[in-house]
Amino acid sequence: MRILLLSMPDSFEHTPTIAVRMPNGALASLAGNLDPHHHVAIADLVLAQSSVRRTVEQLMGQHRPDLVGLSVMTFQRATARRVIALVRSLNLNVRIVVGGYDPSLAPDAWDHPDLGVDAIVRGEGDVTFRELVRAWEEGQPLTGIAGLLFRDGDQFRATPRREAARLDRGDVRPPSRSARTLSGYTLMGRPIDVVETSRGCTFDCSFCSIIEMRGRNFFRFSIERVIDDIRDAEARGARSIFLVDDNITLDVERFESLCHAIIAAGLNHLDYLVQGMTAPIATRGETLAPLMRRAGFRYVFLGIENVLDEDLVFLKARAKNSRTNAAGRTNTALTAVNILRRHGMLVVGGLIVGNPGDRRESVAANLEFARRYVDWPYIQHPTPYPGTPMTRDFQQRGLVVNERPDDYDGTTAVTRGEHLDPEEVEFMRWQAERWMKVRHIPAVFRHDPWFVVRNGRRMLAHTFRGSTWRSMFGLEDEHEVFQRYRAIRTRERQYVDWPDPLERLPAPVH
Ligand code: B12
Ligand code: SF4
Repeated sequence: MRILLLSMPDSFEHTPTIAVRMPNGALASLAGNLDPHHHVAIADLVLAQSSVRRTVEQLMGQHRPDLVGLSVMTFQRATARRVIALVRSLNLNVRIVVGGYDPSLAPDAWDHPDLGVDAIVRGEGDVTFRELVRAWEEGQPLTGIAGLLFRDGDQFRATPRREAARLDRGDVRPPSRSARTLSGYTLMGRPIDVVETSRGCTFDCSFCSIIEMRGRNFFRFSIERVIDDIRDAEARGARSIFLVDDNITLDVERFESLCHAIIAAGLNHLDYLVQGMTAPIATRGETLAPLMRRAGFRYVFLGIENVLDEDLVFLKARAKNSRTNAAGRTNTALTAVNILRRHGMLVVGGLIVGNPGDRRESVAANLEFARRYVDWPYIQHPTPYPGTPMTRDFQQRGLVVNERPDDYDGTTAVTRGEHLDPEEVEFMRWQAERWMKVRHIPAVFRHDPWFVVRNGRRMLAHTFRGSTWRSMFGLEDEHEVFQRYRAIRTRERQYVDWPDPLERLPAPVH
């Protein structure tokens, strides 16, 4: 079968495509787990953000796929629907499969007959997709394939859920990066690739989609496989590697072994990025952090979530962000940040502001923390992604004020609190964050001077979009700039010059 796999072009405010264009790890994993006789092409449309329609048309002509698979997050839903309609206009008989977080957790947004989706893969797709393609090729029924919803006439039928893959038992084969057809992956000028070392998490933070997606579990690939995978990425040109594990810091001893293995394999000349919890880093950081630095870790995304205890309780993120000592229970964010920075690493600070009980002072306290202690702010608003406990809570309390999934990009405030309007919180975040981003430029310059020389001006223009000379000199109210910025952001989201087939129907979010 001829298969084309697409990830969506929509990008996130804190990872602008001038500086960050990462491959979607899911697609290479799917490609690597299909039977080898298929012709598979992968296209990450973030690499063609300004020419999505033309790129899809070219890919359809060049690869003549029998099946197109799309990987979709919730805020990319409308884009994906347009892409599907465009694909169908080019080939009426092509089979369409959708997977990833949004189709898995909000399948009812994908089953409308006018959309023309043939199958929805729920949860991990590596084995399910292989079995689906096999069954279609051999004309077999789909009813025996776990983890699937498929079209049967006018109806969609669901099969039982699939258990999480046992990575330790070799359920998932290595990814196939050779299937990628577009180029230009970058992290501030250095070619980047993604590598998985484990999947899953045993915590249950209320805002996170992971538990509904796959249950509470944690499975690890062998260290040898991870090293081979990093070598493969390096051989294909990567100079930075993002370890995309859901929560690598669940097993700190293994993380330390991985650092040793990277050093022993001579792969520590690459830059590594990883995301982790603050508590294990605060507790084990004195040995872990120097080791991470020797292994080449440069950026650590810390899921700080909030520096105030009552907000951590609301987010159910207290256990991973605090520890108990003689002084009682203390937030571990600052200790973790200090340890990482002392050992020469940069902290990307993940914070969530605008929780239901937040007042101006609590939002300001978190913004002040970010200003003082993080190198790159990754501040978001609580977003009711499908299926999360937080979403149910917000709905029950009537706090969701925006039901448009395209706005669920993390930096648009779509829920209200008891004391603050969403727009007010969004304004506070936006106003504070731009200057934090400017402060990061010298660190980037020291590491990648040519990137800054070539792109610095565009980066600044992106960060400050909406500003004018008048606003720069304080002659214009910041709220006016903010409104212009929001209008620009709304226009930017129109990535595909093709109508959404379901535009006039109410969009189910959950
Ligand atoms: C790495 C990561 C990123 C990277 C993305 C790198 C990249 N290009 O892939 C970065 C840091 C840039 C990022 C940013 C964002 N992310 Co993110 N990210 C993750 C993370 C940690 C791991 C995803 C991953 O690569 N997993 C490994 C692969 C192999 O697994 P997978 O993606 O799940 O794919 C499997 C299945 O889903 C399925 N599948 C996926 N696609 C398809 C397609 C087909 C056809 C089929 C059959 C199957 C299938 O099969 C795959 C293999 O088993 C997850 C989860 C988490 N714990 O936080 C969040 C997560 C996916 N991100 C999320 C979000 C919201 C975002 C942001 C909007 C904001 C944010 N919270 O950071 C931005 C927007 C990204 C953008 N496009 O610009 C949400 C999605 C929620 C939702 N319902 O949409 C998640 C779940 C986190 C959460 N908050 O709960 N993210
Ligand atoms: S610790 Fe991280 S991956 Fe685990 S549930 Fe919380 S946010 Fe999700």
